[in-house]
Amino acid sequence: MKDKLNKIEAAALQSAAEVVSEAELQQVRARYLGRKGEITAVMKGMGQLSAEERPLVGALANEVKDRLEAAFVERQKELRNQAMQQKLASERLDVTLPGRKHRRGSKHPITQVTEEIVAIFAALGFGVAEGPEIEKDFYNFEALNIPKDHPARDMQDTFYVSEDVVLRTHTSPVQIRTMLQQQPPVRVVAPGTVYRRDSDITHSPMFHQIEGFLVDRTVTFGDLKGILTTFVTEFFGQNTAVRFRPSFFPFTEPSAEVDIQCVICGGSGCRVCGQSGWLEILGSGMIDPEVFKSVGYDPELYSGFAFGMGIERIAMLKYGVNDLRLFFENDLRFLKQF
Ligand code: 2NL
Repeated sequence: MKDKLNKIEAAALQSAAEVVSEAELQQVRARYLGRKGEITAVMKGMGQLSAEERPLVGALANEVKDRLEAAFVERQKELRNQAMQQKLASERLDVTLPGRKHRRGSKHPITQVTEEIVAIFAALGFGVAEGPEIEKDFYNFEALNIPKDHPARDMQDTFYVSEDVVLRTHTSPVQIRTMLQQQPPVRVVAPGTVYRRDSDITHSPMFHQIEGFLVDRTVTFGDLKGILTTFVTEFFGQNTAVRFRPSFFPFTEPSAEVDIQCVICGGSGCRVCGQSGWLEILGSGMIDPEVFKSVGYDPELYSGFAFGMGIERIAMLKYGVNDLRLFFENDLRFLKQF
């Protein structure tokens, strides 16, 4: 019996030394000290021993049990400590390492140009207005004196949402909404995204525009020329030559397109300006009395001018970009240059 107890103790200590986790240790503990464990079995078998032997073996069994109990507690501490060390090592963080660099983003060139144009007009006293990109036919066409049979209303140019709802084809509807809400004097620019059913090397179905208008008593074509010349020279440089060329828009009369001296060849003629030496950069005119009638302004009392320009085109000229699509591809190698 004594021999057996000693063997059990040695085997238990050996097993405890070999386990690598607390869970395994619990199993070993149950195997030797549990209710169905080996020590317990020995104690249960003591009934067969002689009266002299029984207390001796009983005492030894208790000693072995106590020693094993203590050894398991000790081993458990060891394993717990080991596990903690491992966890600490795996979660170790070197706070002295240099941080990871965040690459700083930048505004899209279209946004930059839009903000620059807005800032020039803001300095001239213009406010900024925005409006919905999905518009009623009335605001996009009807109020602008664009009759039902006008080519600009053709299905080819306009994305129709329904019979009388469209994706706005210009930001003019924002100005119509402004006039319906505010009485003159009023001067506002309306930058924004616009949509046309057009897609080739020089046209994108989604692009950006900025329009503006000014209405007051006794506004003249001279005011239009003064404001737009100031804008052009602020934006393209003080020495930029400007010319006003007669044109036609359904919503202005008279109308004029504004050209600048070609920024590529300086006016001597090249591919970009089609050998003319001039680049068209915006459309403008005196607001048609029909438009005033649509918004409830008295054309006998008020006059005003309006203008509109495509932002991509301006950005291409300013930065010498020769392909419109670069603005929409979001290739960082392109965007990083601005
Ligand atoms: C162009 C020409 C233009 C306007 C836009 C306008 C707006 C109202 C009333 C009258 Cl509410 N006119 N806008 C006027 C003339 C020209 O844009 O070539 N845009 C890219």
